[in-house]
Amino acid sequence: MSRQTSLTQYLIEQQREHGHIPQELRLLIEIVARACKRIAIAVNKGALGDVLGSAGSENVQGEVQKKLDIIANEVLIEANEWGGHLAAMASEEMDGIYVVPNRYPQGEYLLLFDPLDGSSNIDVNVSIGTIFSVLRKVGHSRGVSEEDFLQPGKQQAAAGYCVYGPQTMLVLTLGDGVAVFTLDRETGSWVLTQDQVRIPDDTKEFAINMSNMRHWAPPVTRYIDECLAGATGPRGKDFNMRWVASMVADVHRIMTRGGVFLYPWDQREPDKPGKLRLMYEANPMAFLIEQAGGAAVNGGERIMDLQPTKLHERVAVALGSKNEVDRIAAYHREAN
Ligand code: AHM
Ligand code: MG
Repeated sequence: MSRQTSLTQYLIEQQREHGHIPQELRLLIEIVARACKRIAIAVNKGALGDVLGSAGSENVQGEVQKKLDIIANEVLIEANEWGGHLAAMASEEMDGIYVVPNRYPQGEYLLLFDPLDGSSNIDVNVSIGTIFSVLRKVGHSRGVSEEDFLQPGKQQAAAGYCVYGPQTMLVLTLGDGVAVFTLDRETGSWVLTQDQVRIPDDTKEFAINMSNMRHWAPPVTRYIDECLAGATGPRGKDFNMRWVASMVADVHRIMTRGGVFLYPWDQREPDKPGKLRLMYEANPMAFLIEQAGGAAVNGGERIMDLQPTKLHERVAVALGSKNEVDRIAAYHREAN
């Protein structure tokens, strides 16, 4: 039997080969991965663990919170607050930042997460996930504030997601390619199952919520119309469509076989750039996608170049196979 590489081993080897992964970052990733294991256990229990349904509360964005949204948020906070590697955390499910309490040592990293992405799929037993992003606290000011989090995505030290699907998988980048780990439920360990993931530059598959079509901006309508025109249209090929409505699952499919994912601006809420959140969803996914050879834009601009102005900022997203995303970006630039 070939020797398996665990997450711990992978991280130690990365540390040895590329001295740029500090001990604290390694600890942080291990703790996030352990928290994801606990979330996976809760997800798997479903009705037996009384974790399904609504919690009867709303988050800062006015969305109804599910019980699992809150459980996953608490698991991530409890797991990460005492290790000494973090200064503060921010979550899609909390109004403000969570500063590591005084009773614990403070580290130099900032952790951001969407504890349970794809909430609408929890109760129907469809794949959901956790998305996380790691930033360094820059500057030497004492204390930590929301301002410290407002860094463009290109400054991320690490990013990843865990998908709770037929298999539980952790997909991770430390800025040197993308590695995939599968949870071995019998031993409880994360086993490296793919390294240096590459997304094909071309694809025949797109993912978008088509029910919003009448609300899109012209460049998005143009792109999708051309895909739908099929082999006899301007693209000269037939396209297939997939939409799980869990970003983690849709992105994971793209990581596995290519494709393009869009959640564009729409005219129902003209002042909101999009539905997805820049800091908890778009930036970490953009980092992973770029590290796997793909691209990620908000329309005409690279997502990871955007300067955030607030923690819960929203953004339009188009990401995946490079040539498709470049085409979408060109259509947006032509329209301006
Ligand atoms: P959530 O973080 O509240 O779960 O919302 C984000 C999710 C994404 O996972 C997914 O791509 C999108 O919302 C689905 O939106 P829609 O319900 O419009 O299809
Ligand atoms: Mg989400």
